Amino acid sequence: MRAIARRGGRVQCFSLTTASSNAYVERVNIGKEATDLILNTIADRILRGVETVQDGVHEVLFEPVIRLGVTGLSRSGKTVFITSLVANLLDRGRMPQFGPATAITAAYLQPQPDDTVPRFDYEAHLSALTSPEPHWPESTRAVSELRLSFKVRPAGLLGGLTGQKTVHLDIVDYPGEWLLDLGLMEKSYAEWSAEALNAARDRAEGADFVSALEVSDPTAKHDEPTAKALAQSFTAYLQSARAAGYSDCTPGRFLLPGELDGSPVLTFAPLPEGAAPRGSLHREFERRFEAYKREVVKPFFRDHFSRIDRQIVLVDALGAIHSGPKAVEDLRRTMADILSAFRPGRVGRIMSLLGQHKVEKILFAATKADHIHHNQHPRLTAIMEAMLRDARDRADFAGASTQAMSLAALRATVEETMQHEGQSLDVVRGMTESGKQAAFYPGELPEDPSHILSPARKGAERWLDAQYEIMKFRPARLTLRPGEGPPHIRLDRAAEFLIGDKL
Ligand SMILES: Nc1nc2c(ncn2[C@@H]2O[C@H](COP(=O)(O)OP(=O)(O)OP(=O)(O)O)[C@@H](O)[C@H]2O)c(=O)[nH]1
Ligand SMILES: [Mg+2]
Repeated sequence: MRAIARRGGRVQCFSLTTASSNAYVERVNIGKEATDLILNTIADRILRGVETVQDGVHEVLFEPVIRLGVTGLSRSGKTVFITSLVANLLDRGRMPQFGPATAITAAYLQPQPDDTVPRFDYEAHLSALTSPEPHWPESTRAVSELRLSFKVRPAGLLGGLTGQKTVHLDIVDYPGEWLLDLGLMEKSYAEWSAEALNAARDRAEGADFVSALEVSDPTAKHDEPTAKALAQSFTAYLQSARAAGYSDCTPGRFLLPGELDGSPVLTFAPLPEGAAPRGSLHREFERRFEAYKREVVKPFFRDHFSRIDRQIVLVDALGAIHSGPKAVEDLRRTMADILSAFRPGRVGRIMSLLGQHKVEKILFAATKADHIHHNQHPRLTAIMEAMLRDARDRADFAGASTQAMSLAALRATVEETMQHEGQSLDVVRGMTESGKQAAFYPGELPEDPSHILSPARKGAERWLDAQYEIMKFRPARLTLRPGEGPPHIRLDRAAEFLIGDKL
């Protein structure tokens, strides 16, 4: 791909850098873990008391609640997506493809139902995007939630007679890094160690950690400074692997520790299989790995993931393509793993007997599509679809309906056609990070997705005949007319797929 900047009518080519790739993994625990989890859930529900039950009954009967999960790895665009979605659901002037838009008579923000979950800071994020000096919102680090409520005029003949109904949309933003951890629930320490060590040996970023392991003795008596040094070295490796575009970097809390930073539950690392005498480093790491699953992963799964009705997974596919074939293959693999959470199976059956929510719809969205001209969007979507193919068959089998889409939650560019060396070029134009207007020719994504996916599967180091680069744009300064939300690409179709049938 080539980048072209136009200053004062002159056209220049230059090279650009971009964000790294993203991908997602989630899995459901099967077996004893699942049974424990379900028993915990029953106990929790009983303890929540009669008041909650009454609230629940009231909501189910009179005011339906849709719980929409929004996830993606860090920098995939979750915060911008939720902010723009909410703004565009409050002011629906730019939502022509969102069916219920005309039936909604009022939309308003309300206090959320979960008192212990931080509120999604909608106002702060919106003001970042729409201020006179617009900028992207700050990175967010934990789960957060927002309730948007609608008054809807029911459709059909009885519409006028039955009056308006109220529907609540609870949007839950959670890091994809945490979702990656669900895969750990079904692994033993030995299995996880073997996989994590293979990956570390295979990646240049793992070299320091692998040499740190070579000089340590897992059978020696556990002492905390050694444990800490190994955990730090492993964390540093995960961070650099993540920065290099790898998606499969568990445990997720090692990347986003939050309030758990420095606690024993995050002070372990994978160790080679071998003797593990009582009191040894190996034994202690194994114990901490189990504690991590029990104290960190399971509560997240129980309190957030298992209550979601609809899910959107945001994917920076353009970022992955830019990072290269290895990042794309990593993305494809981890996306396939995500959907294993929705496989029919023991957990699914028991959960549904308990009245647990089943995720009915999952949207995989390639974000930041405003980086490329709209004539490239079908190709980007085709790449997403091809990546999802295996996984999707399984999920459809489980009854969840899935779709792939390319969107931009906040359109930061406009499209133009320019003449360059006698050729017509479809470009996107926007404000670069350095504050200069630039037009950018993103070249051509291949029509056939296999031109991206085959080299990725074969483990190619770089793309043979093309270079895919993208540019980082600042959000554009906005002048919004009354009734209009921020400009976007296909946010209305995403909303239609995710919640259109429920309003
Ligand atoms: N051009 C463009 N860039 C976007 C869009 N959405 C997100 N971005 C870019 O992606 C970056 C990350 O977006 P966020 O919404 O903060 O991503 P996030 O997933 O919430 O990131 P964390 O909070 O760090 O996990 C932004 O700072 C922008 O640079 C979009 O619709 N268009
Ligand atoms: Mg965020």
